[in-house]
Amino acid sequence: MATDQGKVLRLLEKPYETQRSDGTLDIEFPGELGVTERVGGTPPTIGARGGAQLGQATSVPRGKAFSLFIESHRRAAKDLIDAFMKTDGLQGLVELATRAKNLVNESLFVYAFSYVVLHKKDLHSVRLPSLVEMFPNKFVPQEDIMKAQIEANRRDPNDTAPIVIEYGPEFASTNIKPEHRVSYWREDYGINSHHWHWHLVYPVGFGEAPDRKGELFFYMHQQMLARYDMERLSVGLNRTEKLENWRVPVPDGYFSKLTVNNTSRAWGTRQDNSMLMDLRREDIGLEPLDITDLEIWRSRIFDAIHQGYMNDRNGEKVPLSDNVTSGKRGIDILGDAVEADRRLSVNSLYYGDLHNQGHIVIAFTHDNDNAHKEEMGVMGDSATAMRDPIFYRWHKFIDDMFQEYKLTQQPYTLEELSLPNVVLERVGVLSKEQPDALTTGWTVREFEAFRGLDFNSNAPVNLRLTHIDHSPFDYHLQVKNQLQTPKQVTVRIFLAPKFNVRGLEMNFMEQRLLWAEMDKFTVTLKPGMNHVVQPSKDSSITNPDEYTFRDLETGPQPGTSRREFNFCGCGWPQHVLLPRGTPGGMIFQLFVMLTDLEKDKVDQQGNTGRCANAVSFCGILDSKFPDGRPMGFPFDRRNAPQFQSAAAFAEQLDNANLHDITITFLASGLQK
Ligand code: CUO
Repeated sequence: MATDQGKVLRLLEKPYETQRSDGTLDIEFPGELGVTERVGGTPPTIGARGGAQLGQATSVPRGKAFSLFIESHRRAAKDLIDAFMKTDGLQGLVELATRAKNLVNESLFVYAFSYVVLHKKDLHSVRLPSLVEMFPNKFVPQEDIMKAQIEANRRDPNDTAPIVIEYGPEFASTNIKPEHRVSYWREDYGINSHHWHWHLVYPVGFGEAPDRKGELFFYMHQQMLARYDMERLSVGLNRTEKLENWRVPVPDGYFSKLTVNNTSRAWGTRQDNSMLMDLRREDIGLEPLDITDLEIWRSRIFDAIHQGYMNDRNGEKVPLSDNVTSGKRGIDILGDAVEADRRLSVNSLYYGDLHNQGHIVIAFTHDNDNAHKEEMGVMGDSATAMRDPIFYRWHKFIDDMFQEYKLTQQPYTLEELSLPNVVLERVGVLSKEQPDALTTGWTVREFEAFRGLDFNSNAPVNLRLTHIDHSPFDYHLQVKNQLQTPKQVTVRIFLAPKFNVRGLEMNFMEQRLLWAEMDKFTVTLKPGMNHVVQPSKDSSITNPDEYTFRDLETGPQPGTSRREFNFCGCGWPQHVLLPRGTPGGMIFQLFVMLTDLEKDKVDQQGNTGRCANAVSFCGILDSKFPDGRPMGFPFDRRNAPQFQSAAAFAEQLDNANLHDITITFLASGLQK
């Protein structure tokens, strides 16, 4: 008898395989047409025994790209999710999903089914397997997969040794283009999986709107940019430039070499110096869109930022301010309007759909009007978008809008920043007993590719991915509590490079957007001296390693530790927690600040949240975001005149400390 976990895994395995029905479900079809032919026709419904409808779920054809940035695709996902959520218990869900799997787009199916696994009450103990194993073709070039297929087909059936597909840094490009120096980071499996999961937990346009969704859209993407820029500085590249002028050629092209499906339908590519074009892709359910539309929306949003308010549909002013005691912060309102989430935007007709539509315009630079009948580029899929250098340039533009707003807010006062009677005397890190010296390097991870491939062969095929990693380390804090009673505090740890690309120390404003959150946790300080030790693997932004199908089938069942129990897929990969650094050792600054938990804490109103790993990036499912301060505090605002650098924070605030550490990249590989 298969377990609940086993039944879910079977449905997520081999998404491209068409399975025979066992006839247990009564679904009515409009004739026996293929799915593609049915597009635009009457959607299939479940008949007498089921009563549910699949709505528009089949409107995205199988074998084609599915994009969360396209509204009609989101509607299709919502309809499938609604049908799944209405089923009775696990058995009802499995029956419907088994049939739906043959009917709907493969990526849409996995997205919708994964959403339901996270949200359906009876499935709280079930875990999702790695996206890499479900969709190897979204991580490894088709050429390498094809070689494995040829090998599998000529294999002696008694040979059980796995066929290995190797993939790693510099496999898809050369260093001739400077941007390729960071391709290992952009194409990292964990980073791309995280991004897919994040957009699963924070969908646009459906589900219960999570707490501070707009603000977290801003913050999580801003933090990814900070990390990308740290990586760029590590390899001698300057910081990401925003994609601001949409009327000039884009210098950097991108060729993913990946396929959309299992039958070698390739993602669209972008040549160097391509132009963004007006969009005419009604063929995939898009409304016509001009670059001018994007420009109008941008100027209306900047107008709102500088006026200090947005206008809602009734012409009422909605003030934008982060200093609020009730209702939404300005950054949250702005985030919802920029992403944009039509149900949450104060006025989606007026402020438009800037970020999502930008993804789509960029994804179709090579075939904006379907003249070539080409598929969209990787910017259209949240599982692949971060591979393309333009992702960061587009998001830098989006972040620049948010920062324009943030700079209208008053700098934090001394009172807001300080914590009386608590002195953070020393901070540092320890790795393999070495103080303040951390190491990164290459390591390998294997996945079972045959879980997601449809090779018509039983040969085991493994993916061996070479990726960046680091030796684990601990943060050490020496804190004096001058009170006679215990004191609960929030510990906020950030990391940023000390020098800019020219080798000069940065002032507060130049360094401000490079501060990457490393951890945030609470601790109770006893009166007197305290020594706080926090392991790097417990970071508030990261997940433990992903679960493979095999882990979930045969390993100890998840839930044995708190971190495993809280694993839901969303979370920055642990192996990319540190920037790469340089072979000679690159100097970074560790900034630690303690704040009063009494002022930070949030009333959860009795909610017991799940999926509480990586809270700073992913929140807690069905609960409030657990830190009441604006996300990114204290670096989210400009500095007051007395704080010209992060060092001035540390000098003038007893509750803050700054400390230099080095990160050394071991090109020969990492010894953990
Ligand atoms: Cu995550 Cu643009 O929002 O990709």
